[in-house]
Amino acid sequence: MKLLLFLFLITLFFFSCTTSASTYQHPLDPLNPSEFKLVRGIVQKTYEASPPSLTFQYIGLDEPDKALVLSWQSSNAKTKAKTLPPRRALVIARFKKHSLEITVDLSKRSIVSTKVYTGQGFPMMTFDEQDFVSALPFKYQPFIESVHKRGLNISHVVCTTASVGWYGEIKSNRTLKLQCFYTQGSSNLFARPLQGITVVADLDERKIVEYFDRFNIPVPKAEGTEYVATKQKPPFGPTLMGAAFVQPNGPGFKIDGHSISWANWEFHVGYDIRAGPMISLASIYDLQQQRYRRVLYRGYISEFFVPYMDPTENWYFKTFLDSGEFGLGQSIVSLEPLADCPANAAYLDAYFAGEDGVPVKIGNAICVFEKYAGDIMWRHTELELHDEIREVRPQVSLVVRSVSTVGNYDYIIDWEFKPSGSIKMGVGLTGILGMKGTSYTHVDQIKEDAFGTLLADNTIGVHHDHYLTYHLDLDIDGEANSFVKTNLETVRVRDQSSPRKSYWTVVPETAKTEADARINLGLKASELAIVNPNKQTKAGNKMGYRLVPGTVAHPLLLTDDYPQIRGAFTNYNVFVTPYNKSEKWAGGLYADQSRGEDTLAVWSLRNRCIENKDIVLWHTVGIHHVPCQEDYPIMPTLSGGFELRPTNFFERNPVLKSKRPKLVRFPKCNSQP
Ligand SMILES: *[C@@H]1O[C@H](CO)[C@@H](O)[C@H](O)[C@H]1NC(C)=O
Ligand SMILES: *[C@@H]1O[C@H](CO)[C@@H](O)[C@H](O)[C@H]1NC(C)=O
Ligand SMILES: *[C@@H]1O[C@H](CO)[C@@H](O)[C@H](O)[C@H]1NC(C)=O
Ligand SMILES: [Cu+2]
Repeated sequence: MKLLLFLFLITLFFFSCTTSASTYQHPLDPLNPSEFKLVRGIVQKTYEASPPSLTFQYIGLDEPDKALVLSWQSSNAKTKAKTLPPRRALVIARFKKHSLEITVDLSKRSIVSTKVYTGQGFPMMTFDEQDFVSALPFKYQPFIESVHKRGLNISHVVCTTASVGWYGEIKSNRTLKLQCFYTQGSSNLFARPLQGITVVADLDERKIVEYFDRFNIPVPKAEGTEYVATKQKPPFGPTLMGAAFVQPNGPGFKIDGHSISWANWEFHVGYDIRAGPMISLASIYDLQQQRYRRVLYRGYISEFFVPYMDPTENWYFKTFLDSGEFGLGQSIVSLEPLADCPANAAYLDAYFAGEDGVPVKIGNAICVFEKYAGDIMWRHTELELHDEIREVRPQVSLVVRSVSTVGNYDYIIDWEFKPSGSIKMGVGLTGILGMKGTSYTHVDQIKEDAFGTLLADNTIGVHHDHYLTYHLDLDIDGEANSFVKTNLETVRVRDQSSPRKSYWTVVPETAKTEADARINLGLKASELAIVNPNKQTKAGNKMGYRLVPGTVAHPLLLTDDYPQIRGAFTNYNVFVTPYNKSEKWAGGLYADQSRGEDTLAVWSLRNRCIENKDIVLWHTVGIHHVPCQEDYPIMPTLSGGFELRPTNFFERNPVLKSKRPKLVRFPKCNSQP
């Protein structure tokens, strides 16, 4: 009976992986569940290994060469013929304490290449291995004693994982550190650390290799830490009225697989276990030229550096690379309809492979919605004419949203497309601060550096930064682009021609090599644009897109400090590199315990030519975070981001002739027009 069932399952598996493996429509579609199963089968057959000896740390699309994708796209547009480029997957596996890079051809059903990685650093950590080692302390006697010593009930203790970073070690095993918290009386575990305890676990050995319990600081009390609605006590408030954006004629966007079209935009939304959402082939329809024009070949968050500023034993190592170590895509959480996204949102699911290669589904991973927030796209009231003119166009945009919850923090990631041609990248930080236990209960007691803000009794919110580095492969009307810095410079009026003594003017400078394009923003007035030097408007301006920065920060760590060597890709707010398919991850492909040898900062030192070439813009959104009491016990969203805005890309305002959307008048609204 058991054997029969087994055979049945084998048949089912075999069947499922031989039928629907090619159910993708677009060369950049993320791998689907049947493709994951196929990859797993092929790799496991070769390594004849039962799961614990080979673990899948990463499975993702090995994206086809850009030239192939572009020729697919142009042939597709003209002839509707769909000859998709070969479909390949990249597997990064741990096998006998080595990292393997295995490329699998899905149509040939075979391994194309296998490389043993011998450099420094390790692949992304899987959820499975983190879950496994998080449970280890509960069978580990010294830990059990530490919990008892603190008078706590071990049934209410949970442990979470922290990457260990790199601090100059010559040799290192693949380890992580566990941090434990108390959950009795409050859902807010991160507000109640068991300070002083550090458990070091070896991820390949799956065992505890070091243990410290250095001091005994009280666990912050539960009172005032709760954020779950049903557990709150009155008074409640403030009270907010219900609200909705009503679309009586339905949504204005179309989703076909992973391709989205809306208003004058069309683009593709992919997904990767490491990057999260990936926006590709974004093009905008030009009313004058009567065609779609290319803007963004591929955009995604390449790395996310979060260093904490507490150098003491229990905290110094907290210098996270949230993408390369924990996976922003793996950390995506299901969105809650009507709360995370509005009523008019549509949802996409996402799939990644667990460490056994079996696909895991994230339902409602990405939402897509039209946003009308009562803002104005453009307007003018003309008072000078006999009959007053008033022209107003409300601002409606299209948002692609996901939320990645990496431990305590929640990151809201928005890609917002505007009919005016702008793409706005939004980052919202919310969730729970990284907090440490302390003996202090009042600021007056603090005589030495506390490395953070005292938020409540025995609770310090530790200083830290958030740096999100975006990979933006802009292709402005074609691949050959240049990076132009337009400096705004003061000119002194030297003759008597004007009563003025000064004015400013622009001095454009085209970056020749990578060194010319390493920029710290805010130091001088300039506009930064990616232009197509081969395309001009009728008036002769170079067609381009400009970076409108929002939230930028300059790292304050010393450049020779270990975390900053690994995070050197944040040393500048802007980098431009020539396109290179293998330069994808700003913090390195093997970011965990990396030594900064494979970062954007290192690639850029080659100082390659970037003029009139296929180039990639890298921009880092940065926030120095000094926690404050309002961030406790849970943090109201802090928003940042930036915009890519057309600049001489169109002949004139591209939404000049856009008609006003029919906005619904609410029954009780009696304002006079
Ligand atoms: C610890 O907590 C568990 C679960 O709530 C409970 O069953 C147990 O009685 C507690 N132990 C002690 C010693 O209080
Ligand atoms: C790495 O692990 C091996 C085997 O568990 C151990 O013998 C060795 O000391 C470890 N090395 C370091 C640097 O911790
Ligand atoms: C592409 O990038 C990789 C990694 O930085 C590098 O080894 C390779 O030489 C680059 N290729 C070219 C053509 O620059
Ligand atoms: Cu923060």
